[in-house]
Amino acid sequence: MASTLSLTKDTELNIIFVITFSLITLFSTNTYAQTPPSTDAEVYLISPLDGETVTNPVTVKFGLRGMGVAPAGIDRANTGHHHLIIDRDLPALDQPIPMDGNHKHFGGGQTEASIELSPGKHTLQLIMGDRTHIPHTPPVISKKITILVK
Ligand SMILES: [Cu+2]
Repeated sequence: MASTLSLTKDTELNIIFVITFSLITLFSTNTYAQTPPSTDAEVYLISPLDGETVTNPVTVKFGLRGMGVAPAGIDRANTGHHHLIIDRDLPALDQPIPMDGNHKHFGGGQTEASIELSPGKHTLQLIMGDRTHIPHTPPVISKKITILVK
Protein backbone atom coordinates (compact mmCIF):
# COMPACT_ATOMS: atom_id res chain seq x y z
CA MET A 1 0.00 0.00 0.00
CA ALA A 2 2.74 2.39 1.05
CA SER A 3 4.77 1.44 -1.99
CA THR A 4 1.77 2.01 -4.28
CA LEU A 5 1.30 5.47 -2.77
CA SER A 6 4.96 6.27 -3.24
CA LEU A 7 4.78 5.07 -6.86
CA THR A 8 1.77 7.35 -7.43
CA LYS A 9 3.70 10.31 -6.05
CA ASP A 10 6.59 9.51 -8.34
CA THR A 11 4.20 9.30 -11.27
CA GLU A 12 2.69 12.63 -10.29
CA LEU A 13 6.12 14.19 -10.12
CA ASN A 14 6.95 12.69 -13.48
CA ILE A 15 3.76 14.11 -14.98
CA ILE A 16 4.47 17.53 -13.49
CA PHE A 17 8.01 17.36 -14.84
CA VAL A 18 6.81 16.32 -18.31
CA ILE A 19 4.19 19.07 -18.40
CA THR A 20 6.67 21.70 -17.22
CA PHE A 21 9.26 20.54 -19.70
CA SER A 22 6.68 20.50 -22.52
CA LEU A 23 5.60 24.05 -21.67
CA ILE A 24 9.22 25.23 -21.67
CA THR A 25 9.82 23.49 -24.99
CA LEU A 26 6.60 24.90 -26.44
CA PHE A 27 7.49 28.39 -25.25
CA SER A 28 11.01 28.11 -26.64
CA THR A 29 9.69 26.87 -29.97
CA ASN A 30 7.30 29.82 -30.15
CA THR A 31 10.05 32.26 -29.31
CA TYR A 32 12.21 30.73 -32.01
CA ALA A 33 9.38 30.79 -34.55
CA GLN A 34 9.08 34.54 -34.12
CA THR A 35 12.73 34.90 -35.09
CA PRO A 36 12.80 32.79 -38.25
CA PRO A 37 15.78 34.13 -40.22
CA SER A 38 19.22 33.02 -39.17
CA THR A 39 21.20 35.88 -37.67
CA ASP A 40 23.42 36.10 -40.75
CA ALA A 41 20.51 36.35 -43.23
CA GLU A 42 21.18 39.10 -45.74
CA VAL A 43 19.23 40.51 -48.68
CA TYR A 44 20.88 42.73 -51.30
CA LEU A 45 20.49 44.07 -54.83
CA ILE A 46 22.63 42.25 -57.38
CA SER A 47 21.57 44.78 -59.99
CA PRO A 48 21.23 47.61 -60.59
CA LEU A 49 24.11 48.86 -58.45
CA ASP A 50 24.03 51.94 -56.25
CA GLY A 51 24.55 55.04 -58.40
CA GLU A 52 24.03 53.19 -61.69
CA THR A 53 22.37 54.85 -64.69
CA VAL A 54 19.83 52.56 -66.35
CA THR A 55 17.18 52.54 -69.05
CA ASN A 56 13.65 51.08 -69.07
CA PRO A 57 12.68 48.38 -68.54
CA VAL A 58 14.88 48.12 -65.43
CA THR A 59 15.82 44.55 -64.54
CA VAL A 60 16.14 44.25 -60.78
CA LYS A 61 17.91 41.15 -59.46
CA PHE A 62 17.47 40.15 -55.83
CA GLY A 63 20.28 38.52 -53.84
CA LEU A 64 19.72 36.51 -50.66
CA ARG A 65 22.10 34.75 -48.28
CA GLY A 66 21.45 32.80 -45.09
CA MET A 67 17.77 32.11 -45.75
CA GLY A 68 15.57 30.69 -48.49
CA VAL A 69 12.83 31.98 -50.79
CA ALA A 70 9.36 30.48 -50.46
CA PRO A 71 6.11 31.69 -52.02
CA ALA A 72 3.71 33.67 -49.80
CA GLY A 73 1.48 31.39 -47.75
CA ILE A 74 4.09 28.65 -47.44
CA ASP A 75 5.00 27.97 -43.81
CA ARG A 76 8.63 26.87 -43.89
CA ALA A 77 11.31 27.83 -41.36
CA ASN A 78 13.91 30.41 -42.35
CA THR A 79 12.22 31.44 -45.60
CA GLY A 80 10.38 34.45 -46.94
CA HIS A 81 9.63 36.32 -50.16
CA HIS A 82 11.06 39.49 -51.63
CA HIS A 83 9.51 42.96 -51.52
CA LEU A 84 10.87 45.85 -53.54
CA ILE A 85 10.38 49.30 -52.06
CA ILE A 86 10.54 52.06 -54.66
CA ASP A 87 11.01 55.71 -53.64
CA ARG A 88 9.82 55.13 -50.08
CA ASP A 89 11.29 54.69 -46.61
CA LEU A 90 10.85 51.39 -44.76
CA PRO A 91 7.27 50.47 -43.86
CA ALA A 92 6.16 49.49 -40.32
CA LEU A 93 8.09 46.35 -39.41
CA ASP A 94 5.35 44.73 -37.33
CA GLN A 95 2.60 44.82 -39.95
CA PRO A 96 2.03 43.40 -43.44
CA ILE A 97 4.08 45.33 -45.99
CA PRO A 98 1.81 47.68 -48.01
CA MET A 99 0.91 46.50 -51.50
CA ASP A 100 0.97 49.40 -53.99
CA GLY A 101 3.07 50.96 -56.73
CA ASN A 102 5.85 51.74 -54.24
CA HIS A 103 5.80 48.34 -52.49
CA LYS A 104 5.96 45.40 -54.86
CA HIS A 105 5.45 41.87 -53.53
CA PHE A 106 7.04 38.85 -55.15
CA GLY A 107 4.81 36.32 -53.47
CA GLY A 108 5.42 33.76 -56.18
CA GLY A 109 9.00 33.42 -54.96
CA GLN A 110 10.50 35.45 -57.84
CA THR A 111 14.12 36.55 -57.50
CA GLU A 112 14.09 39.23 -60.17
CA ALA A 113 11.69 41.76 -61.68
CA SER A 114 11.36 43.98 -64.72
CA ILE A 115 9.99 47.39 -63.82
CA GLU A 116 9.26 50.68 -65.60
CA LEU A 117 10.34 53.87 -63.87
CA SER A 118 9.94 57.52 -64.85
CA PRO A 119 13.12 59.29 -65.96
CA GLY A 120 15.11 60.68 -63.03
CA LYS A 121 16.41 59.53 -59.66
CA HIS A 122 14.78 56.64 -57.82
CA THR A 123 15.56 54.67 -54.68
CA LEU A 124 15.29 50.90 -54.45
CA GLN A 125 15.38 48.76 -51.31
CA LEU A 126 14.56 45.12 -50.61
CA ILE A 127 12.88 43.72 -47.54
CA MET A 128 11.96 40.11 -46.87
CA GLY A 129 8.45 39.30 -45.67
CA ASP A 130 7.15 36.10 -44.14
CA ARG A 131 4.23 34.01 -45.45
CA THR A 132 1.83 36.72 -44.21
CA HIS A 133 3.90 39.58 -45.74
CA ILE A 134 5.17 40.75 -42.34
CA PRO A 135 8.92 41.49 -42.00
CA HIS A 136 10.89 38.91 -40.02
CA THR A 137 12.16 39.47 -36.48
CA PRO A 138 14.85 40.72 -36.80
CA PRO A 139 13.97 42.23 -40.22
CA VAL A 140 16.02 41.29 -43.28
CA ILE A 141 16.54 44.54 -45.18
CA SER A 142 18.92 45.58 -47.95
CA LYS A 143 20.81 48.80 -48.22
CA LYS A 144 18.74 51.49 -49.99
CA ILE A 145 20.28 52.35 -53.35
CA THR A 146 19.77 55.30 -55.68
CA ILE A 147 19.66 54.88 -59.45
CA LEU A 148 19.23 57.25 -62.35
CA VAL A 149 16.74 56.28 -65.06
CA LYS A 150 17.44 57.92 -68.41
CU1 LIG B 1 4.49 39.99 -49.60
